[in-house]
Amino acid sequence: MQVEQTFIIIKPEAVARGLVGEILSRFERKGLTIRRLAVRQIEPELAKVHYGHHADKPFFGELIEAITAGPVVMGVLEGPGAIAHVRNLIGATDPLKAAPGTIRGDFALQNPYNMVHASDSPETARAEIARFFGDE
Ligand code: FUP
Repeated sequence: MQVEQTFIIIKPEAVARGLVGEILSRFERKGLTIRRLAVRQIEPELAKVHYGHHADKPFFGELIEAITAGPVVMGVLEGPGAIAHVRNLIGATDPLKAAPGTIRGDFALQNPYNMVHASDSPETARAEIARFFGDE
């Protein structure tokens, strides 16, 4: 399997609830390597670019508010098939549909507060790593 890098955000609600260690631990226990890690406050302008594909949705304002509500922990994880493995570990976008045992299934009740973001394809992983860590 191809060694990949994927981009994750542990969202403000997860940081506020003290779940950073729990969430990172799930990725580490799976066997993924943490390549980059940062605590950041995402500015609204950058959040609007990151979630640009949802700009016309009724929940867009609430989504931008939620992701900028406080500090996040963002990172790059690496391993064979990392993009699909991380998506499996976080679970379905809607916490109500996310299976128990996944991060969203275990810790989230409703959108937009679904605890984590993770890239969904090699193209978005590349773009998101460049967007958030590109100039370091
Ligand atoms: P995901 O890749 O699983 O984060 O899913 P999307 O890119 O489709 O959604 C991005 C974020 O929008 C989700 F994390 C939560 C929010 N969202 C809502 O608030 N309501 C919806 O109906 C769909 C998504």
